[in-house]
Amino acid sequence: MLNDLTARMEAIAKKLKGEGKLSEDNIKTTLREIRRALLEADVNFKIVKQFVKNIQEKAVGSEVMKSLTPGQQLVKIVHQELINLMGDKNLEINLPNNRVNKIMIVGLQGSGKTTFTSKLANYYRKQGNKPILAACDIHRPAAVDQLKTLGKQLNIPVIHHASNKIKKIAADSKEFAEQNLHDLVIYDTAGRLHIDTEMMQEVKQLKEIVKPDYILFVSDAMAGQDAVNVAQEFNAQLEFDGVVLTKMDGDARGGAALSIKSVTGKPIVFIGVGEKPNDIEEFHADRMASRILGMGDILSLIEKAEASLDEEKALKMSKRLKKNIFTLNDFYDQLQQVKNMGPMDQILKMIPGVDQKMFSKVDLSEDTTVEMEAILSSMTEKERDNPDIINGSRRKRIAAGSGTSIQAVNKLLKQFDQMKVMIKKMNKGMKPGKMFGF
Ligand SMILES: Nc1nc2c(ncn2[C@@H]2O[C@H](COP(=O)(O)OP(=O)(O)O)[C@@H](O)[C@H]2O)c(=O)[nH]1
Ligand SMILES: [Mg+2]
Repeated sequence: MLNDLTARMEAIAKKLKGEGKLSEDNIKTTLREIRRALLEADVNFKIVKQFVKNIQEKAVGSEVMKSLTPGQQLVKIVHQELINLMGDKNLEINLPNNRVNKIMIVGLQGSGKTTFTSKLANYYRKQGNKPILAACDIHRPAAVDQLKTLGKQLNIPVIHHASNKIKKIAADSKEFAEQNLHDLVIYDTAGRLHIDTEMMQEVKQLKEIVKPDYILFVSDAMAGQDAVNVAQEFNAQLEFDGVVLTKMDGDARGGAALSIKSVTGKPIVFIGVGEKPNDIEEFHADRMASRILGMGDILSLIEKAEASLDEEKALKMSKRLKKNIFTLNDFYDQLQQVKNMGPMDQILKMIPGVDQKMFSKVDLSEDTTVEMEAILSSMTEKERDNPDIINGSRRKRIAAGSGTSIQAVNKLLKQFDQMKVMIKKMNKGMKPGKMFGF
């Protein structure tokens, strides 16, 4: 998904994250690289200009946070700007079960409307709705057949009519939904290869007849900036509520994804990631921004860490560590603090100053973390303070108490020993991680 853009932005971010200091010069270079990456992704140049300007202003004005390196902080600013660009708020689609909700799907021919119509029905059925599909693309018989086939595959009724009058199909759909207690009608509509007045008139007429709760505009992500002009025109005529970007699984450059929200003011709600009924994803600007910068959800982990860690405790910990004091109690404390933030191995990756290589030998996946916590909580305070006293019979008791095995207890003690060695090494060589004090 957006592979080229992602590769370039990822490279920029990676370089930055390593920077302990930022000079005016390397900020300038970074901004130039970002600018080029976006232009090559076919993002509208005005949007790019504003984007770079925003970053520059924020980078200059912001205070450097203690827990992030300046490079990481700049990445964070870029990340936030990407979020603002793609949509800082989402469209909330509410489809209560006690009424017939109506969603109209519009867009150019070939953009993926019919495919998306069936994907959306499938999606909402999983959420507890009972959808039907209305075949309002009346100009091409093949279009009706396509929807009928998709409906049959999913076992979702498709309403169509031989007269091919949209008024009739709309009325039939309403009646069918009411009589059979369906709470959602999704209208597939006709598109053309280009905007044309006749098509617009027809969709506008359908809007007036149906009075949809939501209109979603479907756009082919591969179409780049062109798509943005089409979106603008559809929005001017129909005032749609949200955007669907299809074919995001292809090699779309990203122009549409990054420009459409700021040009139309309407958020991207869903993306299509394939031709199958399940190839639909909710769009989240923050996740997409993280994806583009190649950092998974690490940024949100940073935020969580900042919100949940007790700075004073961390400072105390750091002082203890500097003196090479690290007991199982300390370990337990750390585990407690980070346990709600996600897998430890991921958290460790984002801590400034932590040498990843040192931790590569320690298994810190989520499962192990849960097990570790169970074992640690089955020890007495005294045992955690002085692990040397944990002899065979104590190991047996701890294993039984934590519902694990003696091997698991042994493993934890061994890992703890390894950690102590690492800490000693770190104290000799580099500074320990600021936040967790490891
Ligand atoms: N790879 C991929 N293909 C898609 C996606 N959505 C639609 N398509 C394909 O795009 C083509 C046009 O889709 P269709 O739904 O008929 O577009 P419509 O003319 O707007 O109704 C079809 O071959 C679909 O299988 C998607 O998200 N990913
Ligand atoms: Mg179609």
